[in-house]
Amino acid sequence: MSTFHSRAPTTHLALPFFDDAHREIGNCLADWLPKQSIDETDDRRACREWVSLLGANQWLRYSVAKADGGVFEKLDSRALVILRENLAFHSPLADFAFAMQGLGSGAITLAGTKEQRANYLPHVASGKKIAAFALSEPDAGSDVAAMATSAAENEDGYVLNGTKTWISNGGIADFYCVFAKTNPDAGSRGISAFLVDAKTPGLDDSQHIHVMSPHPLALLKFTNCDVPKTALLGEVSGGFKLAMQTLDIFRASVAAAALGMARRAFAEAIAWSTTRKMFKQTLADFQLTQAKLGEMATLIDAAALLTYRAAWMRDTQDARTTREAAMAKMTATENAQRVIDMALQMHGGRGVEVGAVVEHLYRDIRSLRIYEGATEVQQLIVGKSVLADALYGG
Ligand code: COS
Repeated sequence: MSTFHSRAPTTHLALPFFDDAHREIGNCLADWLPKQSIDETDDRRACREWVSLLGANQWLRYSVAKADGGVFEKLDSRALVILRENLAFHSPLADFAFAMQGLGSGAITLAGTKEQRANYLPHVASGKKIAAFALSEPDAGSDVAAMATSAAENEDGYVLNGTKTWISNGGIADFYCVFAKTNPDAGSRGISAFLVDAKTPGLDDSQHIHVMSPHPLALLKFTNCDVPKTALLGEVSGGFKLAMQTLDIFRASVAAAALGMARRAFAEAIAWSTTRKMFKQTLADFQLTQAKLGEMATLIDAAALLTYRAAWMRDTQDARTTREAAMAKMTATENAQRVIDMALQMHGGRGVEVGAVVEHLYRDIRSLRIYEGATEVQQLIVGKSVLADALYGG
């Protein structure tokens, strides 16, 4: 996408969800980003370049905790939200590059041994190692417990067999956080997590998957792939919960990415409607346009408030925030799709021209309603949670 040389909006940083540290991150980033530009014609090369650039400029330090080379004592959801919102406003691929470092290494931050943390996290924070999260399978997307990839224990470690698909950063990652069944009969309670270096014999990550908004994505094949006992991440059979806890952190940040894209589409709509001449006035002079802009602004604010609440709760309350993260992810991604669609409609024929910012955003936003838990999964999570409160007390 063409880089945007205007500053992303920052007035929302005055909201009480944020501390001064967050305001500083938001303002610095909003100043820094418009000066950056990477040729994104080749998504794999561009993604590597964004990781290096974000690492060299200290931004990736927010994807790990302080003890591992980060900035905050623990992963700070509000920092992640501010970063992703700004990055997505500027370039959805830059946001992708940032986000995958955190998602791919989040389970190490949550459950890694001292050695695992030392071997991976400082390199994730500097951009020297690219991370990836390998959970989905051809027959196990929303239904994680249905995964078929196996990890059979032997004297030396584990042998992995199976296929993972739609793996972001697949093919450019230095290591994968892989979820596999150590007990095939135990459903979600039989899944364990493993750290697998990309060059491990028996792992083939060469099959790219091409999608409507290009970003590095691949299929992973494990064929008698031996990993040592030290590759086990967290407890045996603790993989499902570890995956869900990692998603709890990053789902609110997906909401923020959607928010950034919606804010960008809105900025494009304002710029276009106030300059486009039609019937001897500007597009913005029409009440129809004003009503649309009003609707877009409200959809954006509704998404923002749910997103910031989820991040603030995770940072400040000592409780699970699965429901709030699900509400934020569902609302922000669905609202962003509507806002972007309205912005594109306002642009008329220009909006569908390849290369138009709104055309790009229209494709970029679509997968966010699917990955890291589709809208339907978020509805299910929220529904189960409110029923549990109603039946057993909140
Ligand atoms: N944190 C901690 N524990 C969690 C948890 C969370 N966020 N979510 C679930 N658990 C625990 C449950 O408490 C339960 O524990 P017990 O076995 O001790 O009772 C266990 O995990 C199983 O939970 P549940 O019964 O809710 O699991 P389901 O198989 O019904 O699946 C959904 C739940 C559908 C919500 C889950 O599979 C999911 O989120 N799917 C989408 C996955 C996804 O995002 N894929 C994209 C991959 S990344 S691009």
